[in-house]
Order: sequence, then C-alpha cells, then structure tokens
Amino acid sequence: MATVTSAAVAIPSFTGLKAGAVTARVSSSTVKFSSAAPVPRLSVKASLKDVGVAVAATAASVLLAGNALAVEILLGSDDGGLAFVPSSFSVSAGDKIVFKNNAGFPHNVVFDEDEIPSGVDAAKISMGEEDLLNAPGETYAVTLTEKGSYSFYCAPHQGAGMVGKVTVN
Ligand SMILES: [Cu+2]
Repeated sequence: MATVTSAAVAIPSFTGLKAGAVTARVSSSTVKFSSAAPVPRLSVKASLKDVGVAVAATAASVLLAGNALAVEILLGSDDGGLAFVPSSFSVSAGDKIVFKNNAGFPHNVVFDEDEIPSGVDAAKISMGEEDLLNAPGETYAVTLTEKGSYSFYCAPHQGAGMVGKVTVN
C-alpha cells in the first residue's frame, strides 16, 4: 500500500459492558484507508492478500491486530429508521462485528438465546437488556467464533422490528 494516504480512524469503545461479557473492544484501533474519502459505512470481508486491493478500491476492509477483520453494522438507518444496517449479513468466524450508533438511539444488541448455535451462551455475546448505547458513534463489538446462524435484536426497538441476523461461516 505504498500509495496510501493514511487517515487514522479511532473507533470508540463501548465501556458499559457488563462483567463477564466476551466482547472485544476496538479502542484506539488505527485503520488506514487509501484516500481522503469518508470512511465507508459497511465493512466487507476480504482475505488478507486481498486487503490491499480492497482498500485501494475504498471498499471498507478494516484490518485489525491479529489480521482479523471487522464488520461495521449501523444502529439506525440514515433516515432515522429503527433498523440494523444491514440487518442480515455474513462474517467469518473470528471476525469482529462492530455495532455503531448511527440514528434513532438509544439502541442495544441482544442475541436471542433460542436462535444461536447450541452451546453458545447468549449472555456472553449480548449487551444487557438494560444497557444502552446513548451517544452518537458509540459502539458495541463482539466476536463470534462458533459457526452458524445468530439472531439478535435491539431491546428498546424489537417491537418496531429492529432485528437482525448474522451467519458465521
Ligand atoms: Cu434500537
């Protein structure tokens, strides 16, 4: 990435996690993008060797320490809709999923204990029902290591249809 014009992007960490949650913070991760273009909103998967190409194309690959990738999901659509954006997506096992407050907050992220792979503890990958992301740009990050399908929702807005699904491959 010799031609890269770097821009440091600090991803804020969510500090209100309940004790024992198996989540990873993204504090102070420094990410380089190839141009002065705005940080793309949705990260996409790419193998390590493809990252240079993806970044050059300003596709939003975010390379983190340990070579894991991060996928960013917005909480609330740009028009204020109560939704995860995107609401359905796939990641590789071990990728970091970063949920980021965008609009219509407060939001949170709770995995449905009945709709995750057996053996996975929903409490360890979820925010508490009462924990909320209140500020713009606030994030909650989780890394899923068991393959399978996971459903999740935003507790305050579940009734409004703020639900999502991630497939871990
Ligand atoms: Cu919500």
